[in-house]
Amino acid sequence: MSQRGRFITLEGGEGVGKSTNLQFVVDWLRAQGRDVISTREPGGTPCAEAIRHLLLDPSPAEPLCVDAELLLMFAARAQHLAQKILPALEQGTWVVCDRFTDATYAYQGGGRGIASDRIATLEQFVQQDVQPDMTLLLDMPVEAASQRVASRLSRQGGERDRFERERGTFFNAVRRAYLERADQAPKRFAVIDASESLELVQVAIADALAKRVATWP
Ligand code: Z5A
Repeated sequence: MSQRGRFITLEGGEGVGKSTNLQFVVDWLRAQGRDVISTREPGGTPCAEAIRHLLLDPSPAEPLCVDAELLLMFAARAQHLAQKILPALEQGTWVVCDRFTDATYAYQGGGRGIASDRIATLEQFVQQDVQPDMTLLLDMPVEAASQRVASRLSRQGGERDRFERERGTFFNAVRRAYLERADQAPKRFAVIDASESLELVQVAIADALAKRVATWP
């Protein structure tokens, strides 16, 4: 039987470079001979992507209450785990995921103000003992990350989603919540200074991956 795959997540506020660096992480792991898939949350399967659409819709049919937002995040996660993440890990495939439950603690906890113990109850219900083996937290000041998003939008077009329309105070609370999570689990998290050039960010990511992967059997 093949050895179980490893589960690596990328986290951080909007515009810090998660999507840009996801493929870099996948390529780095493949170069080490790993079988790897990439995915994202909310989303990753057709049903979970439909929930993502509902969650990000900038003009919902009615305002989404914070508890519904939280439950939809976990509904999408349950589907994603059952259909994609767990089957891959069980086959020995490594999974690299753009956001996971740390995002729920940061956005619904830090940003929306939902108590951590309520999130932890749902986490236990949906995930039981499933946790990422490693989390790369891309961290940088909110203002500079928001400027990156603005220049991407002016270059490529598109509109801001429901979360991207939040204010700086919301994103600063999200950033604080992420950094608290990283402080609480230093063995799982690697905090990367995402304000550097892409080249330097990727050197730091490769270094963090190499150090962590070397400790795994
Ligand atoms: N959400 C939640 O609330 N609760 C949850 O449990 C989960 C999610 C799982 C999903 O949107 C939303 O769902 C998210 C949180 C919420 N909302 N927000 N905000 P998403 O997954 O699409 O997340 P996003 O943060 O909005 O994606 P993003 O704006 O695309 O950010 P990014 O992926 O981190 O950044 P990027 O697209 O890779 O880079 C942004 C720009 O910067 C781009 O033009 C790059 O070329 C450029 N870039 C990247 N790195 C650099 C460096 N180093 N230097 C210069 N420029 C750079």
